[in-house]
Amino acid sequence: MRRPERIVILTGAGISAESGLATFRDKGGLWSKVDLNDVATPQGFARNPAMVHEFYNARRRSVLAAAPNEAHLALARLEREHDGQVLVVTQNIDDLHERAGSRQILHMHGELLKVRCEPCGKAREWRHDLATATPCPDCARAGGMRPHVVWFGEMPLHMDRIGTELAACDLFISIGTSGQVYPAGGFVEEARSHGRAHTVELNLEPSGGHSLFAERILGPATQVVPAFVERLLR
Ligand code: BV8
Repeated sequence: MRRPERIVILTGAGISAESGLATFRDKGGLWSKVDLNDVATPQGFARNPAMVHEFYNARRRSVLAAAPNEAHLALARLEREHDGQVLVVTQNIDDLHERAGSRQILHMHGELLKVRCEPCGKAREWRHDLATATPCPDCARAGGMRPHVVWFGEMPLHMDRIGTELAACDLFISIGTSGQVYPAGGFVEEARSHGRAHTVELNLEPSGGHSLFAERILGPATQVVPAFVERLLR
């Protein structure tokens, strides 16, 4: 592989698994414990906001108690040491990439440590539990605060910028994602369609789209990601 200039890295729940954060579709994953329609859709939130707040409050506490792992740290090293652009596009709503030192990050599914007031639209950092009764610090109205995350049926964030970067990249790396959720699951094809990107999947097991990748490296992220970064930087 010739030296890449522009690297786009898509990450999913698998990169945070070894930090102790649950994935969605693995055995014992989040979607085996609760129905995503109840907790990760606007309709579910409208039906039972208290249940949705509890689901995200529990995950927010886990994120605050977790630490970045060697895979997050390796991506931050790649951004520091690579002579070219490195952009992390993450489906994850945790802040482990930030805490590992990555700077160029797009959270396409939002961020768990931010909340948004529906009535006034203001989003802000938030590290506490959230409840229906929580008043908005800006407009003082209660009942309209929600986690600043993208639910199913809602438009992911930063899609224009992501499309531009996929078209321009010459290396697309997918780490720790099952490729089951769209539009993220289609990014490998989008990167390939521009004819220049080498595509690599680093995952514990083959994802739904594994046959679309030019290269596949199987193993736990804390092992395969640092080794791949070492290879890129050598
Ligand atoms: C959209 C945020 C369009 C909240 C998430 C009907 C109506 C509208 C849309 C649809 C529809 N039907 C289908 C769709 C599309 C839908 C979709 O894809 N559904 C799926 C279920 C089929 N997508 C959407 O709705 C998206 N929006 O399409 O909008 C639109 C157009 C116009 C106008 C309006 C809208 C929005 C999707 C975003 C939903 N929000 N999360 C939250 O986190 O609670 S999705 C959720 O799944 C997370 O973001 C998660 O990141 C994402 C993907 O999961 P993964 O990260 O891949 O995790 P998973 O557990 O699946 O896999 C883990 C992988 O890691 C495994 O492969 C495993 O092997 C590996 N692994 C495990 N351990 C390790 C490891 N790898 C390495 N090392 C390890 N140690």
